[in-house]
Amino acid sequence: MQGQRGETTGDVYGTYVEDCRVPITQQMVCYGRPQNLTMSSANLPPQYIEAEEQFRKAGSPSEKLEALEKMLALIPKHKGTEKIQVQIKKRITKWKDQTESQKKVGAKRTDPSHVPREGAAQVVLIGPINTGKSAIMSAITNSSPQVAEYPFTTRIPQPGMMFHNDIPVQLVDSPAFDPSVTERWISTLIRNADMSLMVLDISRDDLLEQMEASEAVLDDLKIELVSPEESKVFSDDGWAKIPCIYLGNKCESEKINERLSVLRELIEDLPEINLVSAEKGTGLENLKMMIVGSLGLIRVYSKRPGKDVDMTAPFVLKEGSTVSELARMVHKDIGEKLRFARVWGKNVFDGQRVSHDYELLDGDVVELHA
Ligand SMILES: Nc1nc2c(ncn2[C@@H]2O[C@H](COP(=O)(O)OP(=O)(O)OP(=O)(O)O)[C@@H](O)[C@H]2O)c(=O)[nH]1
Ligand SMILES: [Mg+2]
Repeated sequence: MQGQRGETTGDVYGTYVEDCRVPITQQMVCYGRPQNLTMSSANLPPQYIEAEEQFRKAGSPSEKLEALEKMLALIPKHKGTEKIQVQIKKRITKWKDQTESQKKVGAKRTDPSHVPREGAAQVVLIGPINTGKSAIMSAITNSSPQVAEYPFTTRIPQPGMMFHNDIPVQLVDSPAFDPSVTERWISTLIRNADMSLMVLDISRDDLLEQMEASEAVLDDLKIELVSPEESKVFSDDGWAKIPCIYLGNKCESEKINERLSVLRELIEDLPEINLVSAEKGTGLENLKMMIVGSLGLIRVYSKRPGKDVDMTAPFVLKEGSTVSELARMVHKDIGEKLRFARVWGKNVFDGQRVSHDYELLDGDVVELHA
């Protein structure tokens, strides 16, 4: 099986370790004595040597396969090369298998921009490298993404669930913005979510660069971040306006006020930057409240006539939703057959009879009569 460390394959250069792509002469301490030195490279045409080099540099199984097939075609066919020809054929079979299995895996792999929605809303964490996106994710959701000092720790989106007042919101951690590596699917990821959290590192002196570099990436993706109170808008020209909360992470660091005031001086319409520290936990409860508040989510409790209400399992709706919308959410049949409802809440007297278009408020208890 390819990929086992130390597996060796012979060729006319000698034996080398395929998965390390380094000639065995440099690996001898680890992997033992070269074998199969059956023919000197001087006897081989330069095109063959080139093909061999191509094999060494190849990154994927299909590139390796292509190089091996070239080698087989170019190797002089005589008794002295018979053993090598057999070896190349065996290697071709092996890399063909690799290519096939990679194709199967590839076929199964889903689009990284598509994170199946769970909970009442989806919010994506974005921003430059190492700002603490994953650390925030880890601090406020049930997921534990890798947090590390080195750049681009996060490679693919990772979802996790955050709860605030029994409201479940799905957060999605994403790879860092970088003009040279940000892939276009990030655009779809951001557009599909209800809101973004832009994470900046305010312990660093390059705050302006973090802002400008992120803006450049977003411009390229035709995304404009707007205040969290605004709605998501897609324009005909391909641009999208996405509501966003800006976070200044690592706020326990020194000189943050100086850095922020310089930034304010340089950027006229600087969005509000909310201070948090994933490490110390500062501002995180407030952040959860802001997320749920900005998403405009309310909790409504449904009860059956004559029964007690279960206050632990709210239905979560958008602000402005009506009794009819709740009824449809509870059950299709109730939605269709709803006659009226009784509501207990802030805006009504207990058990007040309301019609279909009554606008619900956070905390309302609703008895649906179908
Ligand atoms: N001092 C301090 N360090 C933090 C804080 N949050 C994260 N870090 C550190 O910052 C580094 C990067 O954290 P990550 O969460 O991996 O950052 P990221 O933005 O997800 O990084 P990439 O995925 O590589 O873009 C790690 O060494 C963290 O320990 C914080 O609030 N304060
Ligand atoms: Mg990360």
